Amino acid sequence: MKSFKESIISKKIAVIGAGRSGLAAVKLLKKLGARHIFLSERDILSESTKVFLQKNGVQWEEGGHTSRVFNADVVILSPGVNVHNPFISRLKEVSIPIFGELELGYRFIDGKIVAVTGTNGKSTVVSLIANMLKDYIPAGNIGAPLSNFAGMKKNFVLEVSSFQLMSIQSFRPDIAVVLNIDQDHLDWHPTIEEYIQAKKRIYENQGPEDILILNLDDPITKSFGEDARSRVFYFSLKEKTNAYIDEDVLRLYIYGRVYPLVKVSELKLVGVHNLYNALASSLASFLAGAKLDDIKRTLLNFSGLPHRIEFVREIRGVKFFNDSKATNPHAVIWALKSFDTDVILILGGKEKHLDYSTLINDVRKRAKILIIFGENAPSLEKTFSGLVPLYRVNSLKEAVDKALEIAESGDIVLFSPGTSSFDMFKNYKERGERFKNEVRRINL
Ligand code: UMA
Repeated sequence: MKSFKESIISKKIAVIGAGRSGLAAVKLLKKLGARHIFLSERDILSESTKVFLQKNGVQWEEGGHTSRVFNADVVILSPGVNVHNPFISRLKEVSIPIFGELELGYRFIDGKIVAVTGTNGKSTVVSLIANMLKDYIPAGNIGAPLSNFAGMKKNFVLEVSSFQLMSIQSFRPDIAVVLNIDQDHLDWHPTIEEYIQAKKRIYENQGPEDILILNLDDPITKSFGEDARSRVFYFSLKEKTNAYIDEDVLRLYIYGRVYPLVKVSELKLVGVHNLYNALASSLASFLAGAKLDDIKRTLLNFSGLPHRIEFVREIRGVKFFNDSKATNPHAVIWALKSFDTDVILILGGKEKHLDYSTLINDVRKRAKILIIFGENAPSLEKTFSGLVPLYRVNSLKEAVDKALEIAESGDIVLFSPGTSSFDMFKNYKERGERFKNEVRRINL
């Protein structure tokens, strides 16, 4: 029998949508050796996309989806493409097989998958799990299409949207997590029932060897446990179940044993919703094999607030964090202490005449390389030269480029400037956004 790869590359393939997912699908198909790829985009394509398509011998249309798509043997959808679109319905009527970019990427992944869905909290939980499970890459709806990682022998923690779940076929996570279900995306799904059904698809291909994690306090997700073939585990703030809180301590209860984690008061995350997120991620990570110490450390250190040790993206095994809120050396120490792996530290900004020698111990212990920029770069250079390799650059963009150039898989790139932003930016928020944009713009 032909493998999926053999059968797909010999086909005429149409990809719908030229966003992140569509372009990732095209790249993967090219890598696999597919020769007949056609990209169809509703809007006008950017010049850079056209250059990319031309270079790769990919045919395209823009400004709408036409009958040219009907020449395809198989159609791959971007998540944002509504399956209720009459155009997609016509494709179904003529029995052209259709599936989504997530399904395509999934077919070429060789590793464990923890998949997280729900109406709220997905990104936070994916980020928490990626911190607890050191060797899992965060991907999917969080911003990195799974197709980008095809062929790599890696484990993934995926954020999965209802859009993506609408167009899966064989997608089967080892561990599926459903956080909560509330009204959402009713501009896309005609009814809340369809939205719920889409969410349910996260476990439709699971068997008894797989795990499904559900919120026991949410009547909808609770009901998912009734028809699941998977082993079901629950988290709750109201009942003592597999993950719960008792006497102010987050606890896991697995196969007859209780594992106390941390006190609620010790969590950096705030709000009841984050207690659910903390319980769900601890349970999923523990069941996926995380060490209790890594779970606890993450719970103690993880702060979901923007610009505070905020996970931005992982690129080739290098995790980028935005800590623009660190406007003094003490905050940098705190940020450095959050990581137990090699850190490439980006430092610098307004000259506030602060004493950075208080940072020396932690830089020596935890920072592998320093990248400095901004008004106070000369004084930083004086303090740190000779301590660790140090690069001086002229802008945040150059700092990100340099970090990417020198980082190795497993490293952390931490933008924790340790001073105010006003030499180059309006405030720390603008600075953090700029950093995140620089990281996100990097094309793999
Ligand atoms: N397009 C068409 N025809 C259509 C609809 C769209 O050609 O009928 C084109 C658009 O003009 C655009 C492209 O398709 O050029 C956009 O595709 P897309 O909307 O699928 O977006 P991507 O850039 O591929 O990003 C998608 C997710 N977007 C959506 O689901 C809307 C991203 O989630 C995700 O990070 C990315 O894949 C990588 O997996 C974003 C999102 O908003 C964050 N998700 C929703 C949410 O979280 O609420 C679900």
